[in-house]
Amino acid sequence: MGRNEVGVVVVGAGFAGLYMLHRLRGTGLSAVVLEAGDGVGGTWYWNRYPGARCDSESYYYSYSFSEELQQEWEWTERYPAQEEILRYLEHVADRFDLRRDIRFGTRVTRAEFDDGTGRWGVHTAGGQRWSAQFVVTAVGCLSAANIPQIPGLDGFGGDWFHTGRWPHDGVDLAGKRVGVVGTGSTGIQVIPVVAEQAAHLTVFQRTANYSIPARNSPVDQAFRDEVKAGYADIRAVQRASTNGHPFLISPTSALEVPEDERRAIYEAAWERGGLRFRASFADLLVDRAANDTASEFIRDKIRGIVHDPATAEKLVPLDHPFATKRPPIDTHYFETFNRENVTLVDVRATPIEQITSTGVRTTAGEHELDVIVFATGFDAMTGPLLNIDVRGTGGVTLRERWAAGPVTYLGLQVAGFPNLFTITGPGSPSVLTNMPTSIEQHVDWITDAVVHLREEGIDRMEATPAAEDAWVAHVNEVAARTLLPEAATSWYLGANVPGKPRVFMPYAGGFAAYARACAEVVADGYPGFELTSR
Ligand code: NA7
Repeated sequence: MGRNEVGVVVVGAGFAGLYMLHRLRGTGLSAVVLEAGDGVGGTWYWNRYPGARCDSESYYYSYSFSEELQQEWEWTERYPAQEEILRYLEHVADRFDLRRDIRFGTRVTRAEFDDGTGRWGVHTAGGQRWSAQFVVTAVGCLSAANIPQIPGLDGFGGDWFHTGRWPHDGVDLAGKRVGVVGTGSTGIQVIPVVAEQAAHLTVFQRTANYSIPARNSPVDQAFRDEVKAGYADIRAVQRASTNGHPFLISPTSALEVPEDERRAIYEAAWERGGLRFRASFADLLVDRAANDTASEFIRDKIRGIVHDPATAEKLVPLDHPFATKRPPIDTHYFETFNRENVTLVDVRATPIEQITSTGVRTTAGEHELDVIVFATGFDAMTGPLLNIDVRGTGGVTLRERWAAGPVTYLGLQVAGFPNLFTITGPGSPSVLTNMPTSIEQHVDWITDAVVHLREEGIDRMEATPAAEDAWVAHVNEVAARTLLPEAATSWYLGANVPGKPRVFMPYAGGFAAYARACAEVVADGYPGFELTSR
């Protein structure tokens, strides 16, 4: 093969791309990873905002594929901070000698399938062209920054930043008047830290959010030893679970237990902290009355923490049930609104009209600011893929295929795009799970598929339109059995990005059920895929 001709182009060198490259070694296929950033890490390379931290616990927000790796790495905190995850991924890149096949500073702009040769042409912003039999996207689900189109931003006299594109040398906020727009998981992490640094912080909230205390703390050697001795069981529970976490959802209905007992269960979960709160009862995401008990518990907590009753009422979420948007976890988020230097602005009641040269003007007046932080999230799941001009058979673009919302088979392939695999694509459960668990499953599945094709002398694999239709119908049907589509402002639905089709994108049937469905496809000889040789 010539220069720039490979078996596989992998796009992205985060958790997914690194493991994909590792697995491709030994398959006989040559591979290159094209990465826009100047280093590995993906999400954890870009999201360097103050307070950036994972909401999964460190001991399981990690790869399971190498026993040596999981035994040798020492996590220092219950929830890993951005720097620590980045260090871990850099370690993985070095330990498995991955860097030699990664091209950094290389942004993929276009990928087109050539019907004649049966190969993909992959083009980069720097004018390179790669030719590959397979393309695997490892571009992340939350990597295309959503920066609101607010009139006047260009004329703002201060500095502004999106949290997902934070400057690598940091931003000095000391003595500054700072505005944070957005109160999702990111806003809820950044707000308490900025409040401590800034002279004054103004929080612009559109949708009030439920949040559970994280209860972060250092981890000691005894905990690390216990985890390392128990990894086989921990990983087994993760793979058998709904969300890829090493705990199972309680089998008990919230409505089955007496009120005092239910309250005690919520109190214990609140004290323990973290995403496990969501697993307190079996039916929190499927039964509105059950969910109400959790939603009401958290609303009471907010009212108890926030001193000023008017501010507390603005912070109490009323417009969606708990956990129908991705629930954040926090370190002193609600407490932050008791500080003298913090103001909460409800931009649903008084919308932002304009950014002026000196600040943000809402319908209720102007807030003077030196710095604006947009914690406004991402064009989730589809954005990173559609930012690449992907063209399949007959020159049809992915943008055309997905004009009414994304369609996939198993979240892994799109009909009309042969030999293109999408790690954590829409229609997969990834964003509802602990990401590395889903990523490992997707990468293993894709690796098995390409090995199968090689062994069988097949050179083209493509989802059939019928299999895609059936999977999309199944994804919709599963979502409709839950309360998840009820959150009208959720990024799961694409509702955070103006003009984006409203389609519930993730597979909500749980990680274990999804992995089983994928394994059955393999065991049955890849039904739903057309496998052809030239
Ligand atoms: P999210 O969860 O999408 O949160 C973004 C926040 O920004 C949310 O509160 C939005 O309000 C708000 N937002 C977005 N656009 C605007 C405009 N134009 N005006 C005012 N407020 C706005 O993103 P995150 O980065 O916090 O978290 C993403 C995921 O990362 C998270 O779910 C975890 O999986 C990890 P809205 O709720 O849309 O009314």
